[in-house]
Amino acid sequence: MKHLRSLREFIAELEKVGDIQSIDKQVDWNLELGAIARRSYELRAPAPLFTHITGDQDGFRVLAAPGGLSAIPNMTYARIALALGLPANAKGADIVTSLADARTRAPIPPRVLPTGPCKQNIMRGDDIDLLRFPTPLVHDGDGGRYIQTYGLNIARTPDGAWTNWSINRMMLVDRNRLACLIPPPQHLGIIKAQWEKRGEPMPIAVALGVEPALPYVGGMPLPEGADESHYLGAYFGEPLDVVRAETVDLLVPATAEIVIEGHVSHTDNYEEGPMGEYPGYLDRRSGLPRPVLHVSAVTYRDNAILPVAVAGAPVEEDHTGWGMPHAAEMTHVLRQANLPVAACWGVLESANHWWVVAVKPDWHERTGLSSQDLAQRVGEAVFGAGKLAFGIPKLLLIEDDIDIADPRQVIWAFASRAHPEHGEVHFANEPQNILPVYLDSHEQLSYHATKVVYNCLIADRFAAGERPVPSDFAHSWPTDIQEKVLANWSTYGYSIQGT
Ligand SMILES: Cc1cc2nc3c(=O)[nH]c(=O)nc-3n(C[C@H](O)[C@H](O)[C@H](O)COP(=O)(O)O)c2cc1C
Ligand SMILES: [Mn+2]
Repeated sequence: MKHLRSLREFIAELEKVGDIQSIDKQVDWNLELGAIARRSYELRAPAPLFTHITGDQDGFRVLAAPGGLSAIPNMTYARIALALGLPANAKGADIVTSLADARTRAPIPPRVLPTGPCKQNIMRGDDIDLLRFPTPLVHDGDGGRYIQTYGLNIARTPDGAWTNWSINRMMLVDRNRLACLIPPPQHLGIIKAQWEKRGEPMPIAVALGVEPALPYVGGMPLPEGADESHYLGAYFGEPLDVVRAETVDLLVPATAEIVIEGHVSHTDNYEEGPMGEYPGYLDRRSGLPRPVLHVSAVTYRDNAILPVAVAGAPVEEDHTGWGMPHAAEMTHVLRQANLPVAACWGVLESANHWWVVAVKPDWHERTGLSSQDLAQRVGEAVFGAGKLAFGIPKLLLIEDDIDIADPRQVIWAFASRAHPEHGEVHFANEPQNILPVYLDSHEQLSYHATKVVYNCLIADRFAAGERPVPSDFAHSWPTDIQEKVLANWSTYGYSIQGT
């Protein structure tokens, strides 16, 4: 596994596989940059690296779509795979399994260095000016310019027992203030409540442009009390390099492009949002007064690179950087519950609404359960898993005779196997984030909603040997014929290849 230790090392790897596009023409931070990035996601074009942005005096740059998908054949997940130290042609299931496997390895705490590249430039006091960074106004209708879309918010409980690293968006207010989305059920919200109880603002460091695996760790729903940086150590088998922040008692990644330090107030609010978000919409109801972060220092590398995730319709970083680690945690939770899980997957094209739990087709013989009972147990295990469940509204329980990472196969299996009358198991009043647009205002205010498992299992409905066989290439021809056809594919005259 290749541990890339900075955003710049990651960019160099993307260059090697041709999955980055340097854009040297001057681009306006006001909507143009966001529109280019958005179109690049939709075409699965290389990630845009903007080198000339309007108003910039300092040689700052923006890397957008750092975790988007790629149109390069066999390299759909190149950005995610390389970020996580895997080969550029890794499959979706390999990525999820790699993250899930690290959950049972011993955590490794970070290594504290005396200094690092993130300290090359330091702004303090009256010198602080966040407006110098080329922060884009991404979508028409966003409440403001979002500087934090792909960085880590680092905060510690007042007793020092737990440090949490997570991604929550933050919007510029002015030169030294940010407005923060901190949902109370998220770990940052839990830690903020502890500081509020003490009557002290919450110290925080926001690390932007970090080594490429960290955002995936920040998007992973590890249990309360777990330090995501220790999990990163377990994942690579070696520690994350950190340095001390200047004005808050926190450790920050040594190679971060930009680190914003300060305190989150419990009394000052500023209208934050709306912003085009991961369900694929800009929902005007989501613009509300939210807590203000007062900045006490900013440190940054020379020619700093701000990473930008343009949230919205799939597939963007919420679906990859949050979706894949959530699928990994789901796999871990079901393995721990001794349920017959083969793999889990968040259907990227569903914008984090459909989550697949795949089981081996022999699950019925092995467990003796009915599909309804297994659906019930899987729902209880996933929806009862606290933090993980917050972003998981709908599960599809499917036998893995299909490729669960292929949305066409998932649609087919769901449509053809779930019974219209008794194919759904509902779970009422479960913890739920507030962003799906189908939620009503009561569900949003209470952070609770009904969830569902779609039972797409068929093994218990057919006697052994009677199971309907998928009439597809993989199942309806003998192996020797399949191999012959694959070997001769080009000689038949075809130029199109499979993935
Ligand atoms: C690119 C990206 C952006 C995200 N933005 C937000 C956000 O603005 N608000 C939020 O609550 N969660 C957001 N998330 C999801 C959280 O990071 C995720 O739920 C994570 O588990 C939260 O950390 P925690 O488990 O330590 O609370 C984002 C994830 C990613 C990958
Ligand atoms: Mn956490």
